[in-house]
Amino acid sequence: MPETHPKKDVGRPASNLPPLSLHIPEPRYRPGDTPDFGDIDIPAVEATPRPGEATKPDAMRELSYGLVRVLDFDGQAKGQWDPKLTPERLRIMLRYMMLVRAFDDRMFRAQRQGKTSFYMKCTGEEATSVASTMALDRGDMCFPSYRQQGILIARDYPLIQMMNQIYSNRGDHLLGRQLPIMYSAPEHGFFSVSGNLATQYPQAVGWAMASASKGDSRIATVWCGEGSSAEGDFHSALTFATVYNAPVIFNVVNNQWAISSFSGFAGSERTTFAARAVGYGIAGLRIDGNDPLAVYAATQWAADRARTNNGPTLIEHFTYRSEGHSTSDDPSAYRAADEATAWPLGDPIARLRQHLETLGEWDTERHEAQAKELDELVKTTQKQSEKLGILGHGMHQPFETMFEDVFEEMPWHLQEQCAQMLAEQEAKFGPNWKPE
Ligand SMILES: Cc1ncc(C[n+]2csc(CCOP(=O)(O)OP(=O)(O)O)c2C)c(N)n1
Repeated sequence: MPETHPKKDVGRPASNLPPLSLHIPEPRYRPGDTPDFGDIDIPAVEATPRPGEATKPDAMRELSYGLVRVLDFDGQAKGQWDPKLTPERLRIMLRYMMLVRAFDDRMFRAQRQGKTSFYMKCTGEEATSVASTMALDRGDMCFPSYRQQGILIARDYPLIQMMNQIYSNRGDHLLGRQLPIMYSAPEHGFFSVSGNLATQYPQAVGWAMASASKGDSRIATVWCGEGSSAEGDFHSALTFATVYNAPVIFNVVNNQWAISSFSGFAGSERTTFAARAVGYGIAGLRIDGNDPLAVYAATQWAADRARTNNGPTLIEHFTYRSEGHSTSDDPSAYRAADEATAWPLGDPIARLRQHLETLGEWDTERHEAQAKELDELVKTTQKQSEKLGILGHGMHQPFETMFEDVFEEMPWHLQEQCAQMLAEQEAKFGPNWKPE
Protein backbone atom coordinates (compact mmCIF):
# COMPACT_ATOMS: atom_id res chain seq x y z
CA MET A 1 0.00 0.00 0.00
CA PRO A 2 1.45 3.36 -0.95
CA GLU A 3 1.73 5.77 1.94
CA THR A 4 -0.51 8.77 1.34
CA HIS A 5 0.51 10.76 4.40
CA PRO A 6 4.22 10.98 5.07
CA LYS A 7 4.83 10.10 8.70
CA LYS A 8 6.40 13.42 9.51
CA ASP A 9 3.05 15.18 8.76
CA VAL A 10 0.93 13.00 11.05
CA GLY A 11 -1.36 15.28 13.10
CA ARG A 12 -1.04 18.18 10.64
CA PRO A 13 -3.22 18.91 7.64
CA ALA A 14 -1.75 17.47 4.45
CA SER A 15 -1.08 20.34 2.08
CA ASN A 16 -3.53 19.18 -0.60
CA LEU A 17 -6.52 18.85 1.79
CA PRO A 18 -8.76 21.69 2.91
CA PRO A 19 -8.48 22.52 6.61
CA LEU A 20 -11.16 20.89 8.71
CA SER A 21 -13.88 23.22 9.88
CA LEU A 22 -16.95 23.13 12.09
CA HIS A 23 -20.46 24.17 11.24
CA ILE A 24 -21.94 26.63 13.72
CA PRO A 25 -25.74 26.74 13.36
CA GLU A 26 -27.18 30.21 12.87
CA PRO A 27 -30.92 30.99 12.93
CA ARG A 28 -32.27 32.36 9.69
CA TYR A 29 -33.87 35.40 11.22
CA ARG A 30 -32.68 37.82 13.85
CA PRO A 31 -34.26 41.02 15.26
CA GLY A 32 -35.04 43.40 12.42
CA ASP A 33 -35.38 40.64 9.79
CA THR A 34 -38.64 39.79 8.05
CA PRO A 35 -39.25 36.09 8.56
CA ASP A 36 -40.45 33.95 5.67
CA PHE A 37 -41.38 30.37 6.42
CA GLY A 38 -42.49 29.66 2.85
CA ASP A 39 -40.06 26.78 2.53
CA ILE A 40 -41.58 24.73 5.34
CA ASP A 41 -43.03 21.67 3.70
CA ILE A 42 -46.72 21.34 4.62
CA PRO A 43 -48.15 18.26 2.92
CA ALA A 44 -51.85 18.11 2.06
CA VAL A 45 -54.05 16.82 4.88
CA GLU A 46 -55.14 13.76 2.88
CA ALA A 47 -51.57 12.93 1.87
CA THR A 48 -50.60 11.12 5.07
CA PRO A 49 -51.66 7.50 5.53
CA ARG A 50 -52.64 6.22 8.97
CA PRO A 51 -51.05 2.81 9.53
CA GLY A 52 -52.49 0.30 11.99
CA GLU A 53 -51.39 0.74 15.61
CA ALA A 54 -49.37 -2.50 15.48
CA THR A 55 -47.30 -1.49 12.42
CA LYS A 56 -43.58 -2.21 12.74
CA PRO A 57 -41.51 0.98 13.07
CA ASP A 58 -39.51 0.08 9.95
CA ALA A 59 -42.66 0.08 7.83
CA MET A 60 -43.68 3.62 8.82
CA ARG A 61 -40.43 5.55 8.64
CA GLU A 62 -41.77 8.24 6.34
CA LEU A 63 -44.17 9.37 9.09
CA SER A 64 -41.13 10.60 11.02
CA TYR A 65 -40.27 12.97 8.18
CA GLY A 66 -43.74 14.10 7.09
CA LEU A 67 -46.41 16.05 8.95
CA VAL A 68 -49.60 14.43 10.21
CA ARG A 69 -52.46 16.88 9.80
CA VAL A 70 -56.24 16.73 10.17
CA LEU A 71 -57.48 20.32 9.88
CA ASP A 72 -56.94 22.05 6.59
CA PHE A 73 -56.64 25.83 6.46
CA ASP A 74 -60.34 26.17 5.65
CA GLY A 75 -61.25 24.58 8.97
CA GLN A 76 -62.31 21.19 7.55
CA ALA A 77 -61.27 17.91 9.18
CA LYS A 78 -60.05 15.49 6.52
CA GLY A 79 -58.01 12.39 5.82
CA GLN A 80 -57.34 9.10 7.54
CA TRP A 81 -56.18 10.69 10.78
CA ASP A 82 -59.47 12.48 11.50
CA PRO A 83 -60.41 11.27 15.02
CA LYS A 84 -64.05 12.13 14.28
CA LEU A 85 -64.79 13.72 17.64
CA THR A 86 -68.31 14.84 18.46
CA PRO A 87 -69.01 18.59 18.46
CA GLU A 88 -69.47 18.40 22.24
CA ARG A 89 -65.99 16.94 22.67
CA LEU A 90 -64.53 19.58 20.35
CA ARG A 91 -66.17 22.31 22.41
CA ILE A 92 -64.70 20.85 25.61
CA MET A 93 -61.27 20.85 23.97
CA LEU A 94 -61.68 24.47 22.89
CA ARG A 95 -62.80 25.45 26.38
CA TYR A 96 -59.78 23.85 28.03
CA MET A 97 -57.38 25.52 25.59
CA MET A 98 -59.04 28.90 26.12
CA LEU A 99 -58.85 28.40 29.88
CA VAL A 100 -55.12 27.69 29.64
CA ARG A 101 -54.65 30.92 27.72
CA ALA A 102 -56.76 32.98 30.12
CA PHE A 103 -54.84 31.49 33.05
CA ASP A 104 -51.48 32.20 31.41
CA ASP A 105 -52.37 35.80 30.65
CA ARG A 106 -53.47 36.53 34.17
CA MET A 107 -50.55 34.79 35.86
CA PHE A 108 -48.09 36.53 33.55
CA ARG A 109 -49.62 39.84 34.63
CA ALA A 110 -49.45 38.77 38.29
CA GLN A 111 -45.70 38.30 37.86
CA ARG A 112 -45.36 41.75 36.30
CA GLN A 113 -47.28 43.15 39.27
CA GLY A 114 -44.73 41.59 41.63
CA LYS A 115 -47.14 39.04 43.09
CA THR A 116 -44.92 36.08 42.14
CA SER A 117 -41.30 35.78 41.13
CA PHE A 118 -41.74 33.71 37.98
CA TYR A 119 -44.16 32.44 35.36
CA MET A 120 -44.03 30.48 32.08
CA LYS A 121 -46.69 30.71 29.38
CA CYS A 122 -47.43 28.11 26.70
CA THR A 123 -49.11 30.47 24.22
CA GLY A 124 -49.52 28.78 20.83
CA GLU A 125 -48.69 25.36 22.29
CA GLU A 126 -51.97 24.71 24.13
CA ALA A 127 -52.96 21.83 21.82
CA THR A 128 -49.77 19.88 22.57
CA SER A 129 -50.87 19.31 26.14
CA VAL A 130 -54.67 19.74 26.17
CA ALA A 131 -55.54 17.64 23.10
CA SER A 132 -52.92 15.07 24.03
CA THR A 133 -54.26 14.65 27.58
CA MET A 134 -57.80 14.33 26.29
CA ALA A 135 -56.74 11.33 24.19
CA LEU A 136 -55.36 9.52 27.26
CA ASP A 137 -57.15 7.66 30.02
CA ARG A 138 -57.42 9.43 33.35
CA GLY A 139 -55.25 6.76 35.00
CA ASP A 140 -52.35 7.23 32.58
CA MET A 141 -49.35 8.94 34.14
CA CYS A 142 -48.05 12.19 32.65
CA PHE A 143 -44.45 13.31 33.08
CA PRO A 144 -44.51 16.97 31.99
CA SER A 145 -41.89 19.59 31.45
CA TYR A 146 -42.66 23.10 32.73
CA ARG A 147 -44.85 24.10 29.76
CA GLN A 148 -47.66 21.55 30.12
CA GLN A 149 -50.08 23.35 32.42
CA GLY A 150 -52.69 22.20 29.89
CA ILE A 151 -52.49 18.67 31.35
CA LEU A 152 -53.66 19.85 34.76
CA ILE A 153 -56.37 22.00 33.23
CA ALA A 154 -57.60 19.19 30.97
CA ARG A 155 -57.77 16.96 34.05
CA ASP A 156 -59.85 19.54 35.94
CA TYR A 157 -57.20 20.19 38.57
CA PRO A 158 -58.36 23.05 40.81
CA LEU A 159 -57.09 26.36 39.42
CA ILE A 160 -56.72 27.73 42.92
CA GLN A 161 -54.15 25.08 43.75
CA MET A 162 -52.12 26.05 40.70
CA MET A 163 -52.28 29.68 41.80
CA ASN A 164 -51.40 28.89 45.42
CA GLN A 165 -48.31 27.11 44.11
CA ILE A 166 -47.41 30.06 41.88
CA TYR A 167 -47.74 32.42 44.86
CA SER A 168 -45.95 29.96 47.22
CA ASN A 169 -48.58 31.02 49.74
CA ARG A 170 -50.16 29.49 52.78
CA GLY A 171 -52.42 27.33 50.61
CA ASP A 172 -49.54 25.89 48.55
CA HIS A 173 -49.63 22.18 49.19
CA LEU A 174 -45.99 21.96 48.05
CA LEU A 175 -45.18 24.26 51.01
CA GLY A 176 -43.33 26.82 48.91
CA ARG A 177 -40.53 24.38 48.13
CA GLN A 178 -40.84 24.36 44.36
CA LEU A 179 -40.17 27.19 41.91
CA PRO A 180 -43.49 28.77 40.79
CA ILE A 181 -45.20 26.61 38.08
CA MET A 182 -43.32 23.47 39.05
CA TYR A 183 -46.50 21.73 40.12
CA SER A 184 -46.90 18.23 41.47
CA ALA A 185 -50.22 16.39 41.41
CA PRO A 186 -49.69 12.63 41.41
CA GLU A 187 -53.36 12.04 42.28
CA HIS A 188 -54.18 13.67 38.93
CA GLY A 189 -51.57 11.58 37.10
CA PHE A 190 -49.20 14.54 36.95
CA PHE A 191 -45.61 13.89 38.02
CA SER A 192 -43.64 16.69 39.76
CA VAL A 193 -42.16 19.18 37.33
CA SER A 194 -38.37 19.37 37.55
CA GLY A 195 -36.19 22.23 36.35
CA ASN A 196 -33.48 19.76 35.37
CA LEU A 197 -34.30 19.24 31.73
CA ALA A 198 -35.19 15.76 30.45
CA THR A 199 -34.92 14.00 33.81
CA GLN A 200 -38.60 13.11 33.43
CA TYR A 201 -37.78 10.96 30.38
CA PRO A 202 -36.09 8.03 32.15
CA GLN A 203 -38.55 8.43 35.01
CA ALA A 204 -41.48 7.99 32.63
CA VAL A 205 -39.92 4.89 31.10
CA GLY A 206 -39.28 3.48 34.56
CA TRP A 207 -42.91 4.13 35.50
CA ALA A 208 -44.12 2.50 32.26
CA MET A 209 -41.89 -0.53 32.84
CA ALA A 210 -43.20 -0.87 36.39
CA SER A 211 -46.77 -0.65 35.11
CA ALA A 212 -46.06 -3.44 32.62
CA SER A 213 -44.20 -5.61 35.07
CA LYS A 214 -47.16 -5.38 37.46
CA GLY A 215 -49.52 -6.42 34.67
CA ASP A 216 -51.37 -3.07 34.89
CA SER A 217 -53.06 -1.43 31.89
CA ARG A 218 -51.93 2.17 32.52
CA ILE A 219 -49.34 3.77 30.28
CA ALA A 220 -46.92 6.66 30.76
CA THR A 221 -46.53 9.74 28.63
CA VAL A 222 -43.77 12.32 28.77
CA TRP A 223 -43.03 15.75 27.28
CA CYS A 224 -39.88 17.75 26.67
CA GLY A 225 -38.82 20.56 24.37
CA GLU A 226 -36.70 19.98 21.26
CA GLY A 227 -33.74 21.61 23.03
CA SER A 228 -33.99 19.07 25.85
CA SER A 229 -33.87 16.20 23.35
CA ALA A 230 -30.12 16.86 23.19
CA GLU A 231 -29.78 15.72 26.81
CA GLY A 232 -28.30 12.28 27.54
CA ASP A 233 -31.38 11.37 29.61
CA PHE A 234 -33.51 11.59 26.49
CA HIS A 235 -31.38 9.02 24.69
CA SER A 236 -31.00 6.56 27.55
CA ALA A 237 -34.77 6.70 28.05
CA LEU A 238 -35.37 5.80 24.40
CA THR A 239 -32.89 2.94 24.66
CA PHE A 240 -34.62 1.46 27.72
CA ALA A 241 -38.02 1.93 26.12
CA THR A 242 -37.13 0.11 22.92
CA VAL A 243 -35.23 -2.70 24.65
CA TYR A 244 -38.12 -3.52 26.99
CA ASN A 245 -40.96 -2.41 24.70
CA ALA A 246 -42.15 -0.06 27.44
CA PRO A 247 -45.72 1.30 27.20
CA VAL A 248 -44.75 4.95 26.92
CA ILE A 249 -45.41 7.92 24.62
CA PHE A 250 -42.55 10.38 24.10
CA ASN A 251 -43.62 13.90 23.15
CA VAL A 252 -41.04 16.33 21.81
CA VAL A 253 -42.57 19.78 21.61
CA ASN A 254 -40.54 21.41 18.87
CA ASN A 255 -41.42 25.05 19.41
CA GLN A 256 -38.31 26.15 17.46
CA TRP A 257 -36.56 27.86 20.38
CA ALA A 258 -34.78 26.73 23.56
CA ILE A 259 -34.65 30.12 25.27
CA SER A 260 -32.35 31.97 22.81
CA SER A 261 -30.95 28.85 21.10
CA PHE A 262 -32.82 27.96 17.94
CA SER A 263 -33.69 24.34 17.15
CA GLY A 264 -30.60 23.97 14.95
CA PHE A 265 -28.51 23.59 18.09
CA ALA A 266 -30.47 20.45 18.92
CA GLY A 267 -30.02 19.07 15.39
CA SER A 268 -32.98 20.36 13.33
CA GLU A 269 -30.77 21.36 10.40
CA ARG A 270 -29.92 17.69 9.78
CA THR A 271 -33.14 15.81 10.37
CA THR A 272 -36.46 15.92 12.21
CA PHE A 273 -36.86 15.24 15.92
CA ALA A 274 -39.38 12.47 15.15
CA ALA A 275 -36.61 10.78 13.16
CA ARG A 276 -34.73 10.18 16.41
CA ALA A 277 -37.22 7.31 16.75
CA VAL A 278 -35.93 5.59 13.61
CA GLY A 279 -32.49 4.90 15.05
CA TYR A 280 -34.02 3.32 18.13
CA GLY A 281 -36.54 1.15 16.29
CA ILE A 282 -39.40 3.12 17.82
CA ALA A 283 -42.50 4.36 15.96
CA GLY A 284 -42.10 8.05 15.09
CA LEU A 285 -44.81 10.56 14.15
CA ARG A 286 -44.12 14.14 13.15
CA ILE A 287 -47.31 16.12 13.51
CA ASP A 288 -48.69 19.63 13.21
CA GLY A 289 -48.68 20.64 16.87
CA ASN A 290 -50.97 23.59 16.17
CA ASP A 291 -53.68 21.26 14.89
CA PRO A 292 -55.54 20.01 17.99
CA LEU A 293 -57.15 17.17 16.05
CA ALA A 294 -53.81 15.92 14.74
CA VAL A 295 -52.43 16.01 18.30
CA TYR A 296 -55.46 14.10 19.56
CA ALA A 297 -55.32 11.52 16.76
CA ALA A 298 -51.57 10.88 17.07
CA THR A 299 -51.81 10.49 20.85
CA GLN A 300 -54.76 8.16 20.55
CA TRP A 301 -52.82 6.06 18.02
CA ALA A 302 -49.74 5.93 20.27
CA ALA A 303 -51.82 5.18 23.39
CA ASP A 304 -53.59 2.28 21.66
CA ARG A 305 -50.24 1.01 20.45
CA ALA A 306 -48.68 1.16 23.92
CA ARG A 307 -51.72 -0.34 25.63
CA THR A 308 -51.71 -3.35 23.30
CA ASN A 309 -48.01 -4.07 23.92
CA ASN A 310 -46.97 -2.85 20.48
CA GLY A 311 -44.35 -0.53 21.91
CA PRO A 312 -43.42 3.10 22.47
CA THR A 313 -43.99 6.05 20.10
CA LEU A 314 -42.11 9.30 19.70
CA ILE A 315 -44.31 12.22 18.63
CA GLU A 316 -42.72 15.45 17.43
CA HIS A 317 -45.17 18.32 17.79
CA PHE A 318 -44.07 20.85 15.20
CA THR A 319 -45.12 24.18 16.69
CA TYR A 320 -43.92 27.65 17.62
CA ARG A 321 -43.31 29.36 20.97
CA SER A 322 -45.26 32.57 20.40
CA GLU A 323 -44.04 34.40 23.48
CA GLY A 324 -40.97 34.59 25.69
CA HIS A 325 -39.44 31.50 27.25
CA SER A 326 -40.47 32.74 30.71
CA THR A 327 -41.05 36.02 32.54
CA SER A 328 -37.24 36.30 32.75
CA ASP A 329 -36.80 36.29 28.97
CA ASP A 330 -36.96 38.97 26.28
CA PRO A 331 -37.22 37.26 22.88
CA SER A 332 -36.95 40.56 20.99
CA ALA A 333 -33.24 40.43 21.81
CA TYR A 334 -32.60 37.33 19.71
CA ARG A 335 -35.36 36.64 17.19
CA ALA A 336 -37.37 38.48 14.58
CA ALA A 337 -40.44 40.17 16.04
CA ASP A 338 -42.86 38.80 13.44
CA GLU A 339 -41.98 35.12 13.61
CA ALA A 340 -45.08 34.16 15.59
CA THR A 341 -47.45 35.87 13.16
CA ALA A 342 -45.56 34.55 10.14
CA TRP A 343 -45.75 30.96 11.45
CA PRO A 344 -47.53 29.08 8.67
CA LEU A 345 -49.48 26.68 10.90
CA GLY A 346 -51.51 29.33 12.67
CA ASP A 347 -52.79 29.29 16.22
CA PRO A 348 -54.37 26.16 17.76
CA ILE A 349 -57.28 27.96 19.43
CA ALA A 350 -58.13 29.94 16.29
CA ARG A 351 -57.98 26.75 14.23
CA LEU A 352 -60.30 24.72 16.45
CA ARG A 353 -62.67 27.67 16.67
CA GLN A 354 -62.72 27.93 12.88
CA HIS A 355 -63.41 24.19 12.60
CA LEU A 356 -66.36 24.34 15.00
CA GLU A 357 -67.73 27.38 13.18
CA THR A 358 -67.37 25.58 9.85
CA LEU A 359 -69.42 22.73 11.31
CA GLY A 360 -72.08 25.24 12.39
CA GLU A 361 -71.41 24.24 16.01
CA TRP A 362 -69.96 27.53 17.26
CA ASP A 363 -70.15 31.26 16.53
CA THR A 364 -68.58 34.58 17.44
CA GLU A 365 -71.14 35.33 20.10
CA ARG A 366 -70.57 32.04 21.93
CA HIS A 367 -66.82 32.39 21.56
CA GLU A 368 -66.74 35.86 23.04
CA ALA A 369 -69.10 34.89 25.85
CA GLN A 370 -66.89 31.93 26.71
CA ALA A 371 -63.72 34.04 26.65
CA LYS A 372 -65.36 36.48 29.06
CA GLU A 373 -66.67 33.73 31.32
CA LEU A 374 -63.25 32.07 31.54
CA ASP A 375 -61.55 35.37 32.23
CA GLU A 376 -64.01 35.98 35.08
CA LEU A 377 -63.43 32.48 36.42
CA VAL A 378 -59.67 33.01 36.49
CA LYS A 379 -60.07 36.47 38.02
CA THR A 380 -62.37 35.27 40.82
CA THR A 381 -60.11 32.32 41.59
CA GLN A 382 -57.12 34.64 41.65
CA LYS A 383 -58.79 36.83 44.27
CA GLN A 384 -59.46 33.78 46.44
CA SER A 385 -55.87 32.60 46.08
CA GLU A 386 -54.45 36.03 46.85
CA LYS A 387 -56.27 36.02 50.18
CA LEU A 388 -53.89 33.19 51.10
CA GLY A 389 -50.88 35.32 50.23
CA ILE A 390 -48.71 36.66 47.44
CA LEU A 391 -44.97 37.17 47.15
CA GLY A 392 -43.50 39.36 49.90
CA HIS A 393 -46.67 39.72 51.95
CA GLY A 394 -45.56 37.40 54.72
CA MET A 395 -48.25 34.76 54.21
CA HIS A 396 -45.81 32.04 53.34
CA GLN A 397 -45.16 28.71 54.97
CA PRO A 398 -43.35 28.71 58.34
CA PHE A 399 -39.61 28.78 57.62
CA GLU A 400 -38.87 25.60 59.56
CA THR A 401 -40.87 23.55 57.05
CA MET A 402 -37.94 23.84 54.66
CA PHE A 403 -36.02 21.41 56.88
CA GLU A 404 -38.80 18.85 57.07
CA ASP A 405 -39.92 15.86 55.00
CA VAL A 406 -36.57 14.92 53.48
CA PHE A 407 -35.20 12.66 56.19
CA GLU A 408 -37.31 10.39 58.35
CA GLU A 409 -35.22 11.63 61.26
CA MET A 410 -33.70 15.06 60.85
CA PRO A 411 -29.87 14.76 60.94
CA TRP A 412 -28.02 16.73 63.62
CA HIS A 413 -26.58 19.33 61.26
CA LEU A 414 -30.05 20.26 59.96
CA GLN A 415 -31.42 20.35 63.51
CA GLU A 416 -28.64 22.82 64.34
CA GLN A 417 -29.34 24.96 61.29
CA CYS A 418 -33.07 24.99 62.00
CA ALA A 419 -32.50 26.00 65.64
CA GLN A 420 -30.13 28.76 64.54
CA MET A 421 -32.68 30.05 62.05
CA LEU A 422 -35.47 30.05 64.66
CA ALA A 423 -33.21 31.90 67.12
CA GLU A 424 -32.46 34.58 64.52
CA GLN A 425 -36.13 34.82 63.67
CA GLU A 426 -36.98 35.31 67.35
CA ALA A 427 -34.27 37.95 67.76
CA LYS A 428 -35.66 39.83 64.79
CA PHE A 429 -39.42 39.44 65.20
CA GLY A 430 -39.83 38.46 68.87
CA PRO A 431 -41.04 35.18 70.36
CA ASN A 432 -44.03 33.30 68.92
CA TRP A 433 -43.66 35.04 65.56
CA LYS A 434 -45.41 33.22 62.75
CA PRO A 435 -45.90 34.17 59.12
CA GLU A 436 -49.20 36.02 58.74
C1 LIG B 1 -30.06 20.05 32.42
C2 LIG B 1 -30.42 21.49 32.19
N1 LIG B 1 -29.69 22.23 31.32
C3 LIG B 1 -29.98 23.53 31.10
C4 LIG B 1 -31.02 24.12 31.75
C5 LIG B 1 -31.35 25.61 31.50
N2 LIG B 1 -32.55 25.69 30.69
C6 LIG B 1 -33.78 25.86 31.24
S1 LIG B 1 -35.00 25.90 30.10
C7 LIG B 1 -33.90 25.72 28.83
C8 LIG B 1 -34.38 25.66 27.39
C9 LIG B 1 -35.09 24.39 27.07
O1 LIG B 1 -35.63 24.46 25.79
P1 LIG B 1 -36.56 23.33 25.19
O2 LIG B 1 -36.17 21.99 25.70
O3 LIG B 1 -36.59 23.48 23.72
O4 LIG B 1 -38.00 23.63 25.82
P2 LIG B 1 -38.90 24.94 25.73
O5 LIG B 1 -38.46 25.85 26.84
O6 LIG B 1 -38.70 25.54 24.40
O7 LIG B 1 -40.30 24.52 25.95
C10 LIG B 1 -32.60 25.64 29.30
C11 LIG B 1 -31.40 25.49 28.47
C12 LIG B 1 -31.77 23.33 32.67
N3 LIG B 1 -32.82 23.81 33.32
N4 LIG B 1 -31.45 22.01 32.85
